[in-house]
Amino acid sequence: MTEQDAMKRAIELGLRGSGAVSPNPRVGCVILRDGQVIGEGWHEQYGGEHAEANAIANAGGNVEGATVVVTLEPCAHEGKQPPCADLLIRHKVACVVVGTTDPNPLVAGGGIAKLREAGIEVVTGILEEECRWLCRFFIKHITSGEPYIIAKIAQSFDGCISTARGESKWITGDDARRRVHAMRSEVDAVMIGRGTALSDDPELTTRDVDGAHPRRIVLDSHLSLPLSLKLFSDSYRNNTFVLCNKRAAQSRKADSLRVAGVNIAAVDDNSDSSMNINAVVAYCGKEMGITSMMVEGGSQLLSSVVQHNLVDELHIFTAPILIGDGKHSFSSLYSAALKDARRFQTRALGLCGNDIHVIATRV
Ligand code: AOF
Ligand code: ZN
Repeated sequence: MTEQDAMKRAIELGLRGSGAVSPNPRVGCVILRDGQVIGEGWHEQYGGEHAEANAIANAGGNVEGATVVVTLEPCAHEGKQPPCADLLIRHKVACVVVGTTDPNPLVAGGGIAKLREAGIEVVTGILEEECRWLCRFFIKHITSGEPYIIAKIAQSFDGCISTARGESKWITGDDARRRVHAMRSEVDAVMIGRGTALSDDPELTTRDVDGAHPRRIVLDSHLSLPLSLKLFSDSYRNNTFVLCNKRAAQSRKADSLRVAGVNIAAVDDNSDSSMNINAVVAYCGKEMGITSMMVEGGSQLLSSVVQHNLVDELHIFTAPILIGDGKHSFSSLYSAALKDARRFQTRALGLCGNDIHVIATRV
């Protein structure tokens, strides 16, 4: 197996940590001797062994003279786990192939430097872009303090998310919904606006797949949503976070929600007492430690995150159905001229049952 093929495999392994390692990165590792795989591992659980340690254990502990292919630069600091660079030096490996450097200020090139000082050959830049993609949530959060934001839209061929009367269940099919549930299991949180909470009464769980439930965040500046919503009354309600303005957070309604087990947090609002989306995102990243978040609607919230240039990744599921004069996916977004319209880079295109799934990223 070539080093590049081993890195591809390491990326596949790293993906298995999805939904379990945050706020740490997803990391995969393959150990080669004479081009043969002798060990594989990945970071499986936050606080648990790093990918390198798991791969060494999987190889039976004897990796002297071997080549270690790892998606992220081995760490050089003492965290919940001892430094992987030291581990590799102790095991006298011959070469370490690194996908991408670790932007964690505690590491940031220090792991590679340590290995080289110990006389170990270090090769960098193999499938770097793919390795950065694997740990994109971690990179965004550790470098900016803000979560990586995915905007998800389920729409008709003609760009509507509901009929004019607000009917939206269901535009896309079962496969797309399962895909969305799988995406939910990979992010730390999902977020919706007040209007969507009221009209859809969603559960925002991963019930159709086998995966972790993300934290559920609802923006409701005045706390006017009814306590009867599933988000406030189902068995996961202690996983629901309502972000509101400071006054609402001290109201009797806030107390009732807290008594019901729902979490309430006050966030600075705009002068018209509407939610300040920049403050919301900063709160999620810095106070809640959220590294990745999927914004699921409605059109006002989606328009707002795009307007403020907060979207890192866009997932659009388009169903072959024509609604006509309905509610537009980004109805509150306005471009005075085409040059002001937000452009994205298409990254992937796939079929999800009868629907089209497009993934685009920030340009
Ligand atoms: C690696 N391999 O598999 C991972 C790394 O608290 P700790 O000890 O778990 O350290 C977490 C930090 O280590 C994390 O912020 C990132 O910089 C690095 N993650 N490094 O060599 C791994 N998961
Ligand atoms: Zn490590």
